[in-house]
Amino acid sequence: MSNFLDFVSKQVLLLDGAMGTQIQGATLEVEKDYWGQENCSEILNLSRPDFIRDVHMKYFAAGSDAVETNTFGGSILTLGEFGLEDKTLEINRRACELAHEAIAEFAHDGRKRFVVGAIGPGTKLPSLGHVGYDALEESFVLQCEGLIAGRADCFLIETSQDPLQVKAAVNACKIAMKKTGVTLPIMVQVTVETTGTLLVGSDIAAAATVIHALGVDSMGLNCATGPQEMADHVRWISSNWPRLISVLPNAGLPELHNGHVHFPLGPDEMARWLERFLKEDGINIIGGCCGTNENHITAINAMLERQDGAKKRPAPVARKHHWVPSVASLFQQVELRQENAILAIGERCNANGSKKFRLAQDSEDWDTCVDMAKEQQREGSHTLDICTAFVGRNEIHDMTEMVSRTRGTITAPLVIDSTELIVLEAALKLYGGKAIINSINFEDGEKPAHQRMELAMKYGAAVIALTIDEEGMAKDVDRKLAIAHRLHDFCCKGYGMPSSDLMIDPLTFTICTGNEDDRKLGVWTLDAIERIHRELPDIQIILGLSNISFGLNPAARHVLNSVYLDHAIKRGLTGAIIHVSKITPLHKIPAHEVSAAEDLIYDRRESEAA
Ligand code: THG
Repeated sequence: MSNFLDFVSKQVLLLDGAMGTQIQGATLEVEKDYWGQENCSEILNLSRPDFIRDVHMKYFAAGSDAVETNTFGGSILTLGEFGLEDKTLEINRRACELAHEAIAEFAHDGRKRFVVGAIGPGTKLPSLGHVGYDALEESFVLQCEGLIAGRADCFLIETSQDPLQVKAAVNACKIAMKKTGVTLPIMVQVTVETTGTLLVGSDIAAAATVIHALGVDSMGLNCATGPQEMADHVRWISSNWPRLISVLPNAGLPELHNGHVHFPLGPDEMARWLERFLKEDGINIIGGCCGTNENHITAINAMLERQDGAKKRPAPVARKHHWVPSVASLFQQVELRQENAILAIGERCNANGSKKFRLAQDSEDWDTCVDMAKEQQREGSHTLDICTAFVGRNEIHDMTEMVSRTRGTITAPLVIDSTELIVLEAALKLYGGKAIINSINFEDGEKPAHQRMELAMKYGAAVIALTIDEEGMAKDVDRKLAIAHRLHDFCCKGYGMPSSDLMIDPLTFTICTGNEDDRKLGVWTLDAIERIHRELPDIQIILGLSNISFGLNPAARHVLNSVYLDHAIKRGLTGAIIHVSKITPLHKIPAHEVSAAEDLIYDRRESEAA
């Protein structure tokens, strides 16, 4: 384990106060200190190393265990706004060195101190289309390499306003670590505005769902508000998030005093709030954001030293938390296991599943396509399957249209349905939520499945996995079960994906062909659901329901689909790709119709004749 994680797992860590507050309080000259670029604080790492080092020393003197490097705007894109993109590596490396030099000044007391590599969001929001995913990720990679070169002890992706930006930054950290062979902890902090969401509209649960799927070490909050406004969100993280937690509030909500921004919370009030979070919410890392200075840190340090006796950091307070396996749109979290219901995946935004969608897509009538998504959401679909595979059209182009047009309006998480790797990746690069990839299988061996799992882990997605292998689609129960186990080993043991994010689809075939060989396919799938559910209780089990009734008239399909779904749910099905408004509860279907459907499903011919 890294020194940093080792420290934080045993004791509360005190971070520093704001860098900006210190810079604003100083008299710095635009030409001499900022090289003519006022607003670019990162220049000070090169132009005024003495000043930045002094700020770090002030915070260490006040009791900080760690300081954040002066690299908030240190990505290629953000430095590029000042024509400084060529200095990205140098600025980030130098910033870390300055923090280490400050630590060296305190070496005599033998205390452990850390350098936290700060990564701000930049000025562009990918979910709003200000910047593309690839450019953003690349822009952070060099910053991360600089932070590694300067021997940062961890990455802190902070003041995050858009979960898609977090994905780019986290992946940049991972790329830089791979390039350099250095492994560091990754921490993420989001910024919840007074509206109760991130700037792009994500609530705390949506943000946490996305961040959790990226496999980072810590999640927290900083900026935008004071501790009071953060309290509900801190409570949510405390009772849900399974890993480390950080909280760095502003010194209250900013007020304007004669044209000057003023932060109202004094050191003692701030320390009291953080003490409450420590005791009630069991958080691990505290500090301050805008408006906090060394006096706040002094007060917080004194508060910490009161807890467990002089000069000792208290251990984090134990907390009860329960992580609920979920997916998310940009806006909200949707639980993969619905209470007393299945996860309804709307089937209609599919070129092959709806004539209306196909026609609208073919005439690029995207408004109609998006309206179909909205309608399914209104009808109760929890998530929406999106498939734009249509002969003669460009699938990437059409998927890009659909994801770009739904990501900011549809609150149901998306299920990206494509056999093409490049289409899946194009969609995931656009999506700030936690999507579901539909699907993987072993039809062509393991390589395509590996490629799709790599996407799922990189972009943080759940996965639908079909029971198909090199020998083809599994029809009988034993093969479905064997492939389900192989998929589970492959995804969960092989990639560390949580079992709850794996959604096995044991395949639905039409039982209405009249072929003797097809009559048992429905009941075999039901039996397979039961056995998979018994042997792999934590995974999800889903079906593309409507396939069961291909070939029947619409009224009969409606009944057969509803009856089959009911039976599948009783066997352990947790989700289904369906047309929600065409599913009827069994008690509302005439009994003789239900029993005719059951005869078909269970291949009972005697009663058919009767
Ligand atoms: N498993 C997984 N994904 C899947 C499937 C599956 N994706 C596609 C498909 N199968 C599930 N989706 C649909 C969507 C529509 C229909 C069937 C399956 C359907 N549509 C009507 C028809 O074609 O007659 C409606 C036509 C219309 O409205 O024009 O039946 O199994 N993982």
